[in-house]
Amino acid sequence: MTTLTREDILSRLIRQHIETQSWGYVSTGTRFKVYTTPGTPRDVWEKIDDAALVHELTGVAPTVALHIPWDKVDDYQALATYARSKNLSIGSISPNIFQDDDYKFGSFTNEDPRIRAKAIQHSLDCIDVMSEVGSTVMSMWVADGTNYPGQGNFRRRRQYLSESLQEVYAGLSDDQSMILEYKLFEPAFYHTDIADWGQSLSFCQKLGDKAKVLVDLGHHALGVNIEHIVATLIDEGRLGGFDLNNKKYADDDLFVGAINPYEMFLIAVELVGAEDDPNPQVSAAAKKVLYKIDQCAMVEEKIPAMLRSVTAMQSSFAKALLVDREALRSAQIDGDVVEANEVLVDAFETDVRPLLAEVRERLGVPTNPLAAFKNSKERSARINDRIGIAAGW
Ligand code: RM4
Ligand code: MN
Repeated sequence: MTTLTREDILSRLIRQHIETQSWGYVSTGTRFKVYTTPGTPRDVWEKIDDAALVHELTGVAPTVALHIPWDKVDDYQALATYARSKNLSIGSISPNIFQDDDYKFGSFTNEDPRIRAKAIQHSLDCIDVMSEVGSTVMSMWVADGTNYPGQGNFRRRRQYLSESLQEVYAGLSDDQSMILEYKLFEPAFYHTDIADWGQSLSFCQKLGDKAKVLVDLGHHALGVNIEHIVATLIDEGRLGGFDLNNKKYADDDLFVGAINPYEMFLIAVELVGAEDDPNPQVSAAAKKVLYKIDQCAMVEEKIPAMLRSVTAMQSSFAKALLVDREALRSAQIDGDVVEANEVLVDAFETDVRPLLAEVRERLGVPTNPLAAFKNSKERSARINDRIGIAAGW
């Protein structure tokens, strides 16, 4: 029923690469309360331990994303060496340009040139960190925005933002790139300076080829067709990566597939289609897309939540690889609407657990990573040993 052989599908799933994020292992919460969970890491070294464990249990999560200064250390090479000793590499780096009091009225868009310069300098410092740890991707989220009409001048802020991004971009080496996130709202509620994919894309196009759009699945209005955005960005050669999570209402940061696994599947259908595109440029670009998790475990245990996201990504891609592309294309050409949809639903409804069990056997990891973790000494050791203040955002 598929145009790919079982062996092709298995090897594609074995090569899958999902990046987990350091802040997904720590205590996070809402505006009202941050609860801690037994076993939560107390520092960045323990976050690395947890990311390494997720890779050990799944075989497909070999990198971890960091946020600076949340993950600030004195010696970044030592951090990278520590990660490597655990079979893990440092992935994308995000500069925090939203935490300091200085950023109350914006970072790159601030009216005060000193504050804009500070945000630019911090981002350039993060490029140095990238070079030290061997990271090639800067994941940039600009939290700037306003709460009230009249609070800021849209076009002036856009100009500041454009100039600031240009300065940061200029600091990237040839093998480094920037992925630029957008977010509909929060922390600002009236407008955000990069609110949607079109705004991000226009900045990227001005910056140059090394700038691409980052799609965070939680950063759209309800009902927005994300797979269509993904297809459009692929077509423009500007899809850089994903922040993976799931939402019911807004930027809920729930684990992948928790609310709407069909949406993730439809996104994966676009990505697999692009990987197999006859145009080598399209397929090469699709293979470079970064799949980064960006979730926050508020009351749930962090490692199990991360395992759920990783395995949900495997499941979505397994199903997308099963889509009978030839049947889909003929149904589309014939105008057979029901059949075209049926081809997708048929793949989506396939039980891919046996296929994923085989992938895991070949990777030499547990067939059920979640169960393996729950019953492991790793879990009890974390609960017993990590006494003291848990790391937070
Ligand atoms: C933001 C955005 C960024 C993430 C921070 C922690 O809402 O999604 O990607 O790094 O949260
Ligand atoms: Mn994000």
